[in-house]
Amino acid sequence: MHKIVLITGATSGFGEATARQFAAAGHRLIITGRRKERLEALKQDLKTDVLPLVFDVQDKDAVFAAIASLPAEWKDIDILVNNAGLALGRDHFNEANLDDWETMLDTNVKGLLYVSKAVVPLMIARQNGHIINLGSIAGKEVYEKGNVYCASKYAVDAISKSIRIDLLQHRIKVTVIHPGAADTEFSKVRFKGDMDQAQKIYEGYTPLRAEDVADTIFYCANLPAHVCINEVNMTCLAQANSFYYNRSGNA
Ligand code: NDP
Ligand code: 8X3
Repeated sequence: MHKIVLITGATSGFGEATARQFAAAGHRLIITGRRKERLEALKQDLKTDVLPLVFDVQDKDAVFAAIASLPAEWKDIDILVNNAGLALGRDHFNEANLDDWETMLDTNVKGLLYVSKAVVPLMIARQNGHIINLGSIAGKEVYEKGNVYCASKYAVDAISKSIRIDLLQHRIKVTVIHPGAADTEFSKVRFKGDMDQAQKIYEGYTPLRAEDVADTIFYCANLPAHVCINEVNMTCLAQANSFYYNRSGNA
């Protein structure tokens, strides 16, 4: 049966790959992000019913207005993929930029909360739904210079566990996916366009691709109604955890 899937941060990386994966299976998609032109281009590319919604997840009023504005035929959201997020900077605590911290917390934590709070009533009304959150290996183990990005992803982990409990009686599944290093626009954003620094992150090994994460999201979303994968920790072959990488070139 075809479902309605709302994906935040569909203009790039995991979100875009997830949109392509669900579209290929014929599902109906609400794709969101701030870059309107990318959403329009993606809509043109996808051979399914697509509704682009442009909003910044940090803007509480814009989030609630966007969900409230959904036409009746788009309100029955079956799956919410809370993917929009970012890291900004990689600095020791004492040197890090306060504005970067605010943006990470406002996007990765508060943005995810706003979108979930706006969508959950629609799921409760139907006693059906699946929320899939993008955490990170950074939300399982802190690493040097990861401070507030790690904290934001620890929060995603805690929020996922907590929502799963609170929505238990409403038959809503909650899954959190914790990927390790993946080659998307993530590092370009983190290092503010410094491509030398961004590319160094992936030197000497094959990182996860956006499609690997999209495949995992798709798998979790397509299990029998009584099955919920609560949490997935996934890395490329060359990464053991937040600290240990095999950069020898053989993985
Ligand atoms: P990308 O930079 O490729 O994509 C990030 C997406 O988030 C974009 O579509 C962007 O859209 C959207 N986004 C960012 N800020 C906002 C905002 N304020 N409002 C709305 N949308 C926003 O990164 P990834 O695909 O790699 O990252 C996706 C998620 O996965 C993030 O939560 C990230 O923390 C997490 N993650 C990434 C890993 C990696 O190594 N790549 C590993 C583990 C987790 P736009 O700019 O158009 O608004
Ligand atoms: C992104 C992965 O290791 O850069 O969440 O924090 S890492």
